[in-house]
Amino acid sequence: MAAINAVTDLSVEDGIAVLTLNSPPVNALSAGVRDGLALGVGQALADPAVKAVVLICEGRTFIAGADITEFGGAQKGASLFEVQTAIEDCSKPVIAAIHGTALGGGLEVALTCHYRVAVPSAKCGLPEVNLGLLPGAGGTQRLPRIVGAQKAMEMMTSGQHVPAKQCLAMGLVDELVEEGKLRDGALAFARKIVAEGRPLKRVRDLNDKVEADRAHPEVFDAFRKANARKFRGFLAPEYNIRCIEAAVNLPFDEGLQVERKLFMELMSGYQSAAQRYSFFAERQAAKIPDVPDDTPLIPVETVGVLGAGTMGGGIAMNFANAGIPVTIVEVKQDALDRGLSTIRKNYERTAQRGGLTAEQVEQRMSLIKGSLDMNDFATVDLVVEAVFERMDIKKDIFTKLDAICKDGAILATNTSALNIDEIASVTKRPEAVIGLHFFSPANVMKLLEIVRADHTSKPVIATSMKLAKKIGKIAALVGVCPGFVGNRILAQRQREANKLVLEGAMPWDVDRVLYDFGFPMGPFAMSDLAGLDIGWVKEKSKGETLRDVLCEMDRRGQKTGAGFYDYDENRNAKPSPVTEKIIKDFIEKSGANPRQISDEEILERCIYPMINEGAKILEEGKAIRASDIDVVWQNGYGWPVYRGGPMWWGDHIGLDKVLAKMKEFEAKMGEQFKPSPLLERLVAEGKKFSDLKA
Ligand code: TC6
Repeated sequence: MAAINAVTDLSVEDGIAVLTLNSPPVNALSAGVRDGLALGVGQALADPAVKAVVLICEGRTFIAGADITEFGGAQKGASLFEVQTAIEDCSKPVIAAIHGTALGGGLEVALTCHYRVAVPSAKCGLPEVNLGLLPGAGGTQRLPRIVGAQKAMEMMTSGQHVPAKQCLAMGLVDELVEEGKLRDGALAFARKIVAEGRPLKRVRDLNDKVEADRAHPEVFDAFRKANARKFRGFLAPEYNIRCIEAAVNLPFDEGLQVERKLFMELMSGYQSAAQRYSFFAERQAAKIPDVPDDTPLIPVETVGVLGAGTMGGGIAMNFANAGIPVTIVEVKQDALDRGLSTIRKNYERTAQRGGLTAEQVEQRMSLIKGSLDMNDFATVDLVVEAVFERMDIKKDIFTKLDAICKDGAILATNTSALNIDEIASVTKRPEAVIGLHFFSPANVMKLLEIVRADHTSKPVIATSMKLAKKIGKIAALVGVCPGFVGNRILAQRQREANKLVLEGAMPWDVDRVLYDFGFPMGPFAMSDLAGLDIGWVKEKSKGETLRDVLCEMDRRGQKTGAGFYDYDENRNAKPSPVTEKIIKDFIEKSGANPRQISDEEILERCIYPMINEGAKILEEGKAIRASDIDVVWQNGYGWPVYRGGPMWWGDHIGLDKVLAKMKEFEAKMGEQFKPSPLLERLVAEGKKFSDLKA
C-alpha cells in the first residue's frame, strides 16, 4: 500500500485500485481528504494496470460529510467539485464501498462514483437540512435522478439516514455485500463489472425519473402543504425543495447553478450559522473539563424508578427502550397498575403508528417490573426518584434509599427545583447523589439536565453522562440553584409575560409574538395545555392572581374547555372575552392605565431577561459554557433551533443592544432588569458569550 498523503492510501490488487481514506473521527472531507481523493483517482487513472477503482474508508464510517469545522474559512487544497469531477469523468469505473454512514458531501462523493456497494448496516443520507443547508455538491441534482422527486424531498428535508436495504431498493446502492467483508465484497463487485464490461453509470446522465416527475408539478406544493407545520420558520427545507424542482425542470448544469446560488444564500445566513453551532454545542456539552474521558464508569445494568406517575413511567420507558431492566416502585397497587397500563398504552400507540412491532412492545414491557416494596431496589445500580416535589418527602425517601441500596449504587432525584445538596445530606453517601432532571413527557423529550451537587463524585457524573447518551438523551451538566438552568431562565420569561398582561397586552398577543419568534407555543397556551391548576390549591386561593381567578371559575385550561383561551370541541383555541374582561378588571382595580404594547417590546421584555439570567448562571458557574445553556433551551423548552439558543441569540443581536435595553428597562421598571456583571464586562471588552472559555 502506498501513501498518497497523511490520510489516503492507494494499493492495486489484481487490476483493482483500492483508494483508502483514514481521517478520524468520521472521514469528513477536509482539505487533506479532498487532496488525497483527487490525487488517488488521478494515479489510478494513469496506471494502465488498473481496471477499476474502489473507494473505501477505514474507521467507524464512510465519509460523513464536508468538514463542518472548515466552513467559513478560506478554501485550501482541491475543491470538492474538482474531486467529484475527477471521479465522475474517470474513464475507469469507480465504486464507493460504504460502511457506517455516507452523509452529506460523503454521499455526494459516492453519487459521483459509477457504482455503490454497502454492508447491510450502512446508512445513506443528506442531512444538510439539519445544519440549515442543502447538499451543495450536486446532491440536490443527482439524488432525484435516482430516487425521484418525492423520495428526494423526503430524504433531504428530514435529513434521515436511510438503511442500506432501503437504499438498495431505491437504486441508491447497487449491491449489498456481507457485513464485515466490505473490502472483499467491493473488490469482487469491481472484478465482476470489469469482467462484464458494464458501462460507466453517471448519475448526472440519468433522466428517466426527473422526466417522469416533470409531468407532476403538483407534488411539490402538496409536499410543502403537508409539512408546513414542521418547516415553519426554517429556510433550509424550502430551499432544498426548490433545488429538487430545478432538478426536475432544468438541465443538469443549470440545476447545479440554482443549487449553488441557494446554497450560498443559506451558508451566509444566520439560520445555518445557528444550526451548525448547535451541532457542535450538543457534542461539546458531553465534555466536562474536570471529569476526564478515562474517569471510571459505574456499570448500570439494572435501574429502579420510584413513582409510577407520568414522570416515573416516562423515565422507566427510557431505560426499557435501551434494553435495561427497570423496577418501578409505587406505594399503592392501583397507582402502580395505572402507571404500568399507561406505559403499555404508550407503547401500543407507538406500535399502531408503525414505530414498534407487537413483539417489541412485549419485549419492552417484559423489562419493566412493578413492585410495592422499596426493598426491591436492594440490587439495582441506579435509582431515579420521581415523586412529589416536597423536601420532607424527598429526605425521607433518600434516607430509606441509603439504607436499602447496595454500596456503589447511584441515587438520583428527578427534582426540577429542590436543593439536591440538602437531599444528599440525609444520606451517608452524598457522593452517590445526583440530579437527573427529565422533561415531560420523559419518554419523548430529548433533554436531560444532569445536576451536579457539591459532593457528587466524578464517576457518578461520568456514568450519568454516558447513560444519557445510551438512552438517547442530550445531556447538559448544570449546578444546584433554584430551577437549575432551564426553569431558572423560564421564570424570567414567565414573570415578564405575566407583567405584560397586567400592563395591557393580551395573553394571545404575548403568545403570538413568541410563536412568531419560533417557539412551538407561547407561555399562556402552554399553561392551558399543562393545566392552570398545577400547584394551585383551591382552599388557599384568594383571587389574587389572574390564574387564581381563572381556576376559581373552573377555567383550568384545555382539559376544562377554557383557560386563558376558550376552546372548541377539537381543542382549537380562541381569544377569550371572559379572560379579557378579567384582565381589564384586574388592571382597573390596580389603578394602572392599560397601554398599547408593541410586539417589539413584548419580545424584548420576554427574551432579554432570559439572556441576562443566562449570564448570571455562567457567572455563578452553574453552567459550564454558554452553549450548554443553549442546548438546554433548544432541547427542553422549544427554543427555535434556527436561532441557536438564548446565549447565541444574544451574541447574534449584539450584547451591547441587550445591555442597553436591560438598563432602559431597569430605569423604568426596577431591579429585576439589573444587568449581570458578566454582561456588563463582556460589552465593555467588546466580547461575546462565545468568547468565554469553559
Ligand atoms: C455537508 O456535507 C455539506 C456539503 C456541501 C459541500 C459544498 N465535520 O456525532 P459524533 C465530529 S454538511 C467535522 O459524536 P457519532 C464531531 O464533532 C455535513 N466534524 O459521533 C465529533 O467530534 P468530537 C453533512 C464532524 O458516532 C466527532 O466527529 N454531514 C463532522 O455519534 C464524532 O461525532 C453531517 O451533517 C463533520 N461533518 O455520529 C453529518 N461530523 O469527538 C454530521 C462529525 O471532537 N455528523 N464530526 O466531539 C453526524 O451526524 C455524526 O457525527 C455521525 C457519527 C452520524 C457521522
